[in-house]
Amino acid sequence: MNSASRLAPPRTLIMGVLNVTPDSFSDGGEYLDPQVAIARARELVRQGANIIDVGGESTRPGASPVSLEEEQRRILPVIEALSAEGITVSVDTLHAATARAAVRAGAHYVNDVSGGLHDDEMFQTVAGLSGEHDTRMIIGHWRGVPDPAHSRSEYRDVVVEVSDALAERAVRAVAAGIAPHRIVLDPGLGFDKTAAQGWQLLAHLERLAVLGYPVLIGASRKRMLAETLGAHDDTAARDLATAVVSSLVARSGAWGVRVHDVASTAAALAVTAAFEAGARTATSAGAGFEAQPTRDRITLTGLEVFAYHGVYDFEREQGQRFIIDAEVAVDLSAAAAGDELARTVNYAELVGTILEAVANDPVDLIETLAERVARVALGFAGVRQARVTVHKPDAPIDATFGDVSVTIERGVE
Ligand code: PMM
Repeated sequence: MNSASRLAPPRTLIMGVLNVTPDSFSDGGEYLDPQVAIARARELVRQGANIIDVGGESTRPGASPVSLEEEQRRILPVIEALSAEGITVSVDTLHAATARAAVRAGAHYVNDVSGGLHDDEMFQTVAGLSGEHDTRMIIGHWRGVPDPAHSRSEYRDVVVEVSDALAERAVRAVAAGIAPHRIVLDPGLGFDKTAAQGWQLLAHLERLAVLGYPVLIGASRKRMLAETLGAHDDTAARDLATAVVSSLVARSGAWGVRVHDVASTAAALAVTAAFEAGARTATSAGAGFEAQPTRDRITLTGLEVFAYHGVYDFEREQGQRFIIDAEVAVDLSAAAAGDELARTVNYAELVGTILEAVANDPVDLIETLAERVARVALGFAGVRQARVTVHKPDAPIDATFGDVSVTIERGVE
């Protein structure tokens, strides 16, 4: 495959945090004056923020709730002013009424860390607004008002449970009328999750990617970083650690990162992009170097999945067989040299991830399924390209035929 035929993943967006609150966990009280808040947002945009996330009620563990009136009094003038300047605004709220007022004031994203669980009206409200205002919904994973004692941080497998819970929330959002292309998912780092659980989630973003939605990560300045930094913890160190996380998750295909210090994350993402461009550039330094496109492949054929995709109602109701072939390009020399599973793609894990990507969330087209499978395959460490065929041997075609399939090839930039 030549480089021109590779699909470039979209670059990771930076969402700059603007807490217009007296008590947010890292910047509480600094931006309560609307003029100061607006000036701060402009500064964040100059530093590279693509979206400004405006919040008027702290969601940190132990914070006091505020009235809707107070929340809106804090944020609406700021949102109005920023959107009038053409700045893309997100509103960080748990409340449908505030979401509605914020969207009418110009917010383009509704960022609900409770994923619609705190306010029953949230999804319907956003659905009602989304057509007219093109509103997008960020759905966070949460188990209730954050508990400082972490009493709800028990998970059998945090990666699987967070991913399943977000899938369920996305289904509810779509059922309420929010179009799938308007949904973004967020694993909710720090919300009833320990530091170790947060790192597990970050290291397994491909499990969220299989759901087929863009993924936003909010690790900025959180306790998981402080615990990792230990004695060296201060705001500057947390911002540096946040920037490293931004780079790592960008490499894993995150759609966006929500950060307080935009400048350091913008620098980290620029370096990440330059590094990736370097890796794509062919070198004549000799065979065996990573920059030489590898010819090594892992190939999986005939993976059968029973699922409910198709244009016709009866296909959605009765289901049918789909057969998947997937070939991933990954340099296998290190795994072979050390006889180490950790240095290759574990094909059992690849199978599990593909099964999950194909079994859930019905779609009309096998093209969409193939895209989904390619995306999750590219989420595995070291995979540079993926070639995916989706067969639909029992497709409702009024003729005798052997098979029908689509094949796509995708690569990381
Ligand atoms: N974290 C906080 C607030 N809002 N929104 C999203 N989408 N994801 C997060 O992880 C998130 C959020 C809490 O942090 P803050 O008090 O620093 O804003």
